[in-house]
Amino acid sequence: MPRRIAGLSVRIRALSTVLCVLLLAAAGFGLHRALGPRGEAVADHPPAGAPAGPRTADRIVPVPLSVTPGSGPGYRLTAGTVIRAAAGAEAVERQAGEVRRIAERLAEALRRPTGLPLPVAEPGDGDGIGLALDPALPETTGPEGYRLTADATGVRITARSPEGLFRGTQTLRQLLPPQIESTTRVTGGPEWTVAPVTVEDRPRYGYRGAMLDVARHFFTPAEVKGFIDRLALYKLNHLHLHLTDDQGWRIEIPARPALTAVGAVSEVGGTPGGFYTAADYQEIVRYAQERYLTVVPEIDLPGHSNAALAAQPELDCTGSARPWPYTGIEVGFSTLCPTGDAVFSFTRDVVTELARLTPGPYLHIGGDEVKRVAPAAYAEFVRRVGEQVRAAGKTPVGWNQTAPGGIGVLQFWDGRAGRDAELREATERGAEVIMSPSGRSYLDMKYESGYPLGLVWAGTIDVRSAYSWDPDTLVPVRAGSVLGVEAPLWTETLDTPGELDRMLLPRLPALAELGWSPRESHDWGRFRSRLAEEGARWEAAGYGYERRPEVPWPAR
Ligand code: IFG
Repeated sequence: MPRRIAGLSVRIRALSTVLCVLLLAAAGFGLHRALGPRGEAVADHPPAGAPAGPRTADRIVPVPLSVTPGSGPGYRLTAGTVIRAAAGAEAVERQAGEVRRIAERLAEALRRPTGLPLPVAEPGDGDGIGLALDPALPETTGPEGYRLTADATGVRITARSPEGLFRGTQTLRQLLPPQIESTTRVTGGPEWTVAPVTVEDRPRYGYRGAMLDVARHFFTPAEVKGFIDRLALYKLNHLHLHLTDDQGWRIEIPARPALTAVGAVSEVGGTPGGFYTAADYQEIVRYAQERYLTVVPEIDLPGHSNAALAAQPELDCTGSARPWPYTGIEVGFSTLCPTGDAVFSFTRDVVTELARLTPGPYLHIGGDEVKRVAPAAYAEFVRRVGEQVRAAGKTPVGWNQTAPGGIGVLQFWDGRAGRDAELREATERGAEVIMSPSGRSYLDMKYESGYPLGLVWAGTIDVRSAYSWDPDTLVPVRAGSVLGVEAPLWTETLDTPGELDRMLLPRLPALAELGWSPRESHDWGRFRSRLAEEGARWEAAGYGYERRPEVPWPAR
């Protein structure tokens, strides 16, 4: 190497030695100025854990569209704080009732930990928390957007719809100390103070969901409500219930009593299964609706149907049924007979009942992993079931394999075998996509190999991987065809709410932020620092979570 270059390399080595010493000194003196690889000062991420003082709105998850810090003292909840619900003069009566119920639910959530009276009063001025519909807000606010201002006199949340007010109340909870999530009174607790701020916020995508597989392992309505609580914290707005599979049929269909009498008895591993009566399912729907989540029920057809075949053996014309109950976790072996009057009479009974019980617009017909049916027969089966769903007044949704059957809302999961070409063509024909890429959003994937729970067929997914992708561009599709994101939680290996929690938290907030926050705000370094503050909130709420090393949790 010519001397000059060598001399240069000596100088670089000396400089880097000096820098290393500086870095060590900085670290030693506890200086938090983050230094980049070449020693330059980079935008430092606040040290792990919550900075001192009330949480500022730029720290919450999902991060809002716009945050303008205020000046002066924030607002402190006291015994004199009143919560006022105003629907606005021109609001219809129904909305006034909704706004009041949102105020009541907020009051309940805040009374529990603070012990403050927090009465809900009629509209009026004065100290406190005000919720009000405001049709004068810009159209761009949309149905879920809201405006939140806080100053010394109180907190005001306005929105164009009750749903937007509800999303705003979730932000308010996140601006209060972590102990606000406690389900019991916090004595000697912190000051319940909200920092002064103006937040203007609205979601990037209209569809932000999570799926719970209640077929592999059954979860009671109470356990599903707990799942809904976690989704609502992060402004998700769809709950997809995977109700049927090879191991269990979980929804009562009165016209087909064998589906639950026979098909619900068991689950993976052979432990007792269970099912939802119509009343159970409607209670889940009600609970979800109160939190502005739309329930999307899935009846997986024609595959993943061994439980249906056990109950309706006349539909097993391909001889695909396995001995019942089936308690294993293989996939792709079962299919309903894809042709003939009997199967479409069956699907009509199921679709009709599910549509009757479901106020939301979507019925998911599955369509994944059908290995024993010729492509043309499969496409025709999907097309006919799709027609039955439309005839029942609903919009059919299917896993991306259903594209050839003319399904208009495709849930993308399977990037293998060149599926994305088929998907792009479908979107160019007008189909829309819910992004659930298995390698990024399948929360039943292990965090890392060797992790005790979950599967690895789609790879491992740590928090950074769950966060570091863009739903608009991961798979080439028509611009604007992506409705949003959904995080499926399959339960072959999960059979308790505690195990669900460990897979959900902390990856669910990562996917929730992808669905809600502006693309420009996407930054793993900043997100992980904000996410670290959620740990104390989950502990206060009694939620389990995985303290993953890729998140800088504050010392306990
Ligand atoms: N793929 C199957 C699921 C489940 C999953 C587990 C889809 C659409 C693997 N189908 O994902 O039933 O077994 O990770």
